[in-house]
Formats: sequence, C-alpha cells, structure tokens
Amino acid sequence: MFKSNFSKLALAAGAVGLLLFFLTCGERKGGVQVSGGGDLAAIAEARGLTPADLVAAAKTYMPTGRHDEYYLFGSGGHSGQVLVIGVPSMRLLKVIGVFTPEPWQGWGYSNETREVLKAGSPAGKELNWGDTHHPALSETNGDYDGQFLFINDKANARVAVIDLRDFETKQIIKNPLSMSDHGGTFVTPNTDWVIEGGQYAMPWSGEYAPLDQYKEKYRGMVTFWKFDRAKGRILPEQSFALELPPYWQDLSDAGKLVSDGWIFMNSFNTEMATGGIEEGNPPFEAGASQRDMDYLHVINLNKAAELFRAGKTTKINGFNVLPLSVSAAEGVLTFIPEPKSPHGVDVAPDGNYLVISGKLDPHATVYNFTKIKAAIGSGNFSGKDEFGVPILNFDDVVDAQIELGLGPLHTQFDPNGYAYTSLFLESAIARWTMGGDWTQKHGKEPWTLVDKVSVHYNVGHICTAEGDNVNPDGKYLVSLNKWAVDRFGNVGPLLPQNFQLIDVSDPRGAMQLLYDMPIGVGEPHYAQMIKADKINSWEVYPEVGWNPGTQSKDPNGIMPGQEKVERNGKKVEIWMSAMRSHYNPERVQVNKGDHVIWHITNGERAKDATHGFGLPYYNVNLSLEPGETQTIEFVADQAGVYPFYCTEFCSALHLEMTGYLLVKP
Ligand code: K7E
Ligand code: CUA
Repeated sequence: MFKSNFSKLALAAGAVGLLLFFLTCGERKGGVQVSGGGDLAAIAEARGLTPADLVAAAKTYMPTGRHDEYYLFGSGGHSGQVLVIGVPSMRLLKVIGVFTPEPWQGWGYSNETREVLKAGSPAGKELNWGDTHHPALSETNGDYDGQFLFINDKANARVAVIDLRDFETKQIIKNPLSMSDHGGTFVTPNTDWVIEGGQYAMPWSGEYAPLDQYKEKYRGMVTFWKFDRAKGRILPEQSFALELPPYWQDLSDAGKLVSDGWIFMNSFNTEMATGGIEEGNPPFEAGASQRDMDYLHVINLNKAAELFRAGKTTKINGFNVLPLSVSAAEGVLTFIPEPKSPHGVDVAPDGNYLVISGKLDPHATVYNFTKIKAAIGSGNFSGKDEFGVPILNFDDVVDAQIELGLGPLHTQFDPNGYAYTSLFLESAIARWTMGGDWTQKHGKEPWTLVDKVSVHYNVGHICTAEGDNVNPDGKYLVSLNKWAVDRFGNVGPLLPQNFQLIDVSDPRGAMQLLYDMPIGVGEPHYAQMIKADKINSWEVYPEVGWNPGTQSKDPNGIMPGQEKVERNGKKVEIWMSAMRSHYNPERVQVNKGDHVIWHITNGERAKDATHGFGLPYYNVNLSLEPGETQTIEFVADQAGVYPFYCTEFCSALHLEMTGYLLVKP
C-alpha cells in the first residue's frame, strides 16, 4: 500500500518536475538523468518533443509488466471482429473473432465454432464477413458488469454474444425479418433485452416487392432479443420484434433509472424516398432529406413485452412480431419530431435526458423524459402519421437546443456534469454542460458549450470511460475518427482509421489530446470503455477437457494417458492430447475416403501454455488454450501425407511438436 502510493507520488512529482524543468530552463546542460536511459531533455530536443508531448507520453506510457486501467471494446467495422484495447496505453490486446473466421483463435475451423458461424448464416449460404457497429457490455442496474459483450452486424442483421470469461463468441443470431440492422446492440439496465433496430426498410422474410409498393409492403423493425444470463444465450423463442413504418430506423438507446423500460430510436427518410437517380428521381441523399423533421421513436418496452406475453403478436417467418396497428393503438409506439436526419440518440446517466444530434443541424437537441411521459399520459398529441402512430409536440418535451458546431453526431458523459459530442464536419469534440439536478450539483451554468478540442479527422462515435452507463467515469475520451489523412506513414491508398486518446479528467482545465492509434483492420464505429478490474476472465479453462462452446466439460475431453483411436467401418475417431512438446498420437493413419472425427485436448494447466493445431490441405487451424478440447471432422478425400504441427511457439522443442496424418490410397 505504502509502496504503491509512494510510486504514484513519485511519478506525479516526476512529471511536474519535468514540466517545470522545460518551462524554466531554456538553456540547459544535463537535464533529468535516468540511469541507463540518457538525458531526457536531450532526447526531447533531438526528437522535437514539447513539454506537452512529454506530459502526454507520461500519461499514456505503460511500463513493462504494468496493466492498463481500462479496457476499450471497439467494433472492428467490416473486419467483422471486435477489438480489445488497453487504455491509456492504447495497446491492442486482442482481436476477437466474431462474424469472420479468425485462424489465430481457431475461430471457424473447429466443429463447434463453425456451427456458431453457420447458425448466423441464412439457410444454404455461408456468410463469412460482417460489419460490426455497436458493442454493448452487459449491465447490472445500469452499470457495466464485465460478463458479456454483444455486437451487431449491420450488413446482414445479425447479433453476436461474446462471453468475457474467455473472450470468445458463443452465439450468432440472424434476424429473421431484415437484411440490415443498425440500432443495435444496446442493452436494458439488467441485460434482460438486447436491442437490435433495423436500418433499411424492406419487405420482410426476404420477399420480393417492387419499390412502387414501398408504403404497403416495405417495413422497418426493432427486435428485442431475450437474454438468459445463466445460459449465456439469447433465446429466440422468447424474443419479439415490433413492426415499424418503412422509415429508416437508426441508432437506439435503452432508458435507465426514470426511463427504465423505455427505448428511444432515431429515424431518417421519413420522406420514404425510394431513390432512382438513374430514372431521373432525386438521389437518396436528397430525397431522404426534404422534411425539416424526422421521428424519434419512443417505445414502451414493458408494455410491448406485456402484449407479447398476452399473445398479441403474430408470426412472421416463424418469429414473434407485434403489428404496427397494435403498437399504435396500445401506446407502445409514440413519435416525437426530431431535427432532420438525426444520427445519435444517447440517454444521459440520470436517465431523464436524451441527447439527439445529427449531421444537418448544428445543435444538440435535449429531450426531457419526464415531460415525454407526461405528454403521452395526457394524450396531448399533435396528430398521427400515416400509419396511425401518435405524434407529440416538439415544444412540449424539449428542454434545450445547444449550438455545438458542424455535424454533431454522438454524445457521451462524465461525472462532472459534462456531455461530449463529436462534430463530424468540424473534426472536433465539444464539451458542454447538461442541465437538471445532475449538473446543477456541480454548480455549472446549464446547457452551455464550454470547450472544444480538434481531432484528426471526421470523428464518428466517441467513448468516455463508462460514459454511457448510470455511473460514468469520464476521465479518458477516445475519438473514433474516420479519416487519418496525414497522421501516419504512407501505407498506400487505403489508410487506417485513427483512434485518438484525449484526457478529459480535469473539469476546469482544457481537454488534452494524448495519443494517436492507427486501426488497420476495418472501420470501427462505436466502442465502450470499462474499468479493467470489472473483467474477471479465466486464466486457464476450469478443467482439462473443457468445451468453450458449452462452457462445460466436453464428453470427448481426455486426460493425458487416455488417448485412443477407434475405427468403425469408414469412421475413424481420434482422441488426441497436446502437451509440451508433443501430440499423442503422433502418427494418425486412415484410408482414403474415411470420415475422420478428431478430438484434441490441451492437457496443460499453466497460464499461456497454448498449443495450435495446423493441418495442411484440410484447412484446419485450432487454438487450444490450457484445458481446452476442440473437435474437427472431415472426409480424408485425398491420399497423401499431411504433416500437422503446433502453430504456437510453446516451448524450446516446439518445432518438434508435430506429427503425420497418413492417408492411404
Ligand atoms: Cu458509424 Cu453508430 Cu453505425 Cu455513427 S454509426 S459514426
Ligand atoms: Cu505446442 Cu508449439
């Protein structure tokens, strides 16, 4: 205790001393000397580093063996994966295979993992990419609990469940109604429901309908997936969707505290434009931007779930759907006008304020949930849309519109009463004060733009530490920038995205840009940042013979010494162990045409003692973490000799960790 406090103090004193040193000594010889490290001032001068650079370096540098304070879970965009990054060091810790096969983790090469990927593909098709947008950490009472992570695939309307005990994907679900999604994933405060909102309206169940039947046949949707925490799975039969007008639903967010049980979802193209630039129609970008207002969808989820339980849903494509007419009549769905083509909707930590902003309007618009509820209760509507959905008066429910700058998109929060909004067109982050008790307790002028910091360039989402739950930490902000332009060395015409780390910890001082991290795998959209001590993942699998697919002991898991090969007609079944530095058996002999079922168990109990299993021609690479059992299955359709080997450098004799699959003609 004393020691760690002391070292923190020393570190702080060092940074301050350094700064003072630079500020006071224009001329200096022999600055801060570090044993074996040289003269800090000379290094700074040689590298052209300013005092601010040195402070930024001191704030992000992670000495060897020390761990980051936060984990950032970022979408991997159209890589289809999830990125795990340490903050503040911005070191990449892991790329979790989700919608795309990933050989390092053996993701998509074993029976079990192939099944998970296949379950997310439409019948008869194999999808092997995804476009991940919004990761959602599981929550307990509105606070991240570090147990699960969900993420959507915008390209194919899928949702994945990742178990944070081993950071592996456990389930992928294809939405049975829609081809695309966007307003997901977000979770309700106790992770009872995982929200997946649609994006581009279409006739359901993959049916054909011409675009001139757009209003009659095309529909939008939001799906509420029931999550079973004990099973670690979404339960499709206990899940349902709402039929929505064919507006293009965009981002959504779950209510919390006062607004617990309610869902908020943006839309654009309430014009119901259908494109056709080649036929002389206005292009989508113009056609979908004619009206001054679109509709914020306010959804009473508890009411919807009640109607679902009461049997008011119908089945479409085998899935439970609450018809639009029922939602409109029963008060499940209410619209509120929102300024033109909004993008982000973010519920503030108090649950009462919703911040909506987007692209074509320089303001953030702040709605007050208490007023929304009162207005719905009093039935004070301005009218209905053409699908019969009641519309509230904008002025009845809006508390503030704050001019922030050009192209505001997404908003996050901190514990000091500030909101942060990304400004896409301006390439900046705006810091501004919220209203209500939550902010007044910080003694600040409400609804005021305080400060801006430039980012590079064209920021989409931003993420503050725990910044979208009931108890934000603030502290760090990561700006997920779409364009990098000149920030990194030339790597050809396809440039990485740029994650920028910004220090927002000082409520009175300016925000400070600390670090640029290139992301060279896809275009990440959203990220969430959780305290590292909330992640309690396993160091090794609980038992030898563990199946990560079921998170239980695999019947085909073996202890070292129990290896065997059984032949039954043309079926050959192998139970193999992997230990430093050998497989057992090392020779596997089959005949051409045999059906091979091969179980491999890593018998190790030491942390990080992972073995791989790479088999040429048959397209197999497994990652067998300590204790793990995996199964592969194939027909030995070509005679020959196939040396298999361990793909992880596991020991001094790793090169010898090999064997032969012999397929006799
Ligand atoms: Cu890129 Cu949330 Cu899909 Cu905004 S979204 S940027
Ligand atoms: Cu086992 Cu290399």
